[in-house]
Amino acid sequence: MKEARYLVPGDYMADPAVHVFNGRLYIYPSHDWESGIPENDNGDHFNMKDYHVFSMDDVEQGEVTDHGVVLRTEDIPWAGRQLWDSDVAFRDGKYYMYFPLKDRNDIFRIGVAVSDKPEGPFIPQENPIKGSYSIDPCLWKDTDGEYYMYFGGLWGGQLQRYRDNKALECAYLPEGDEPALCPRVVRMRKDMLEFAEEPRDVLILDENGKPLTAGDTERRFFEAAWMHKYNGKYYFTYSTGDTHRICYAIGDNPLGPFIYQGVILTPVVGWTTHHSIVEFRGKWYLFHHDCVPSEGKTWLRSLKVVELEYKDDGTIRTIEGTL
Ligand code: FUB
Repeated sequence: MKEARYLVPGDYMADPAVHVFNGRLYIYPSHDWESGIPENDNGDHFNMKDYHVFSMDDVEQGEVTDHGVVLRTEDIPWAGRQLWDSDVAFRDGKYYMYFPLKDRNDIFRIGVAVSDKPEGPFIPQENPIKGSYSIDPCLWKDTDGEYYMYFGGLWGGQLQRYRDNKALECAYLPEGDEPALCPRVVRMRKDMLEFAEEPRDVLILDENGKPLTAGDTERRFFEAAWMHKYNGKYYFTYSTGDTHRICYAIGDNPLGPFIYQGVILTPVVGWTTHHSIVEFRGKWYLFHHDCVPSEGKTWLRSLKVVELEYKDDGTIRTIEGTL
């Protein structure tokens, strides 16, 4: 598959989390719409209010099935606004959808909704996960059966409002040579409804073993965490936000540290870039989004997929965002 493929030409979908369940690919995207809210650095224009689920059994040409609306803000008891990037995990016969949403005080929390089927519908819990904050949950089942959640996002994602898992009186975004803010990782409780422990920082180190600095905006983490494993190594992938790259860092275990390696996807048309990486029928794919079909409107993004290639040494061939 040399050319990228748009997956849902009839609607605006973004932030794809993709998993193989029961031999089929399931896509869990954010659902963009024209809400009329002016664009700003806080991301208020991303005012999404529901999720759809899509599935397919052939990435390159197969039909994409829309399973319809599976969760809406109006069904979530603690909802304020803005359903951002979600993810889904399967454990012991149930599917758990994790979603960031602002509560009524305009603070992002992460909620859970449960279903018996990968295509939903998902029934939300009464309250957000205790101790959760910020955005972009990504669930990873490790080879030993433990589940981890990675999360976090800067600016509108509110990560700069927290230190040691506590809310700061004043948000603090490090600058220059200060260490960059870290994404977080936390082990999930067996019932998948709460954290099993306090979230920890995910360290991303440079080639000399030093944490990436806040001023290193072309490499440091901004949002959109994703995890996959290739040839026994853990690949932590993420967006650099205001420099618009998808990058990767490799580690020996799910908690890190991870050593920065390079760029997977160069900037796409649009401000945000967000992805997932999945193996299906012997090939690896990068799912992501851009704003080409909406002619650059950053709040109206479209889902894409393109094949991802590893070199023999385990590094990833960079993909041009404009492909
Ligand atoms: O879709 C809203 C936000 O934009 C996501 O949560 C971020 O990762 C960025 O893609």
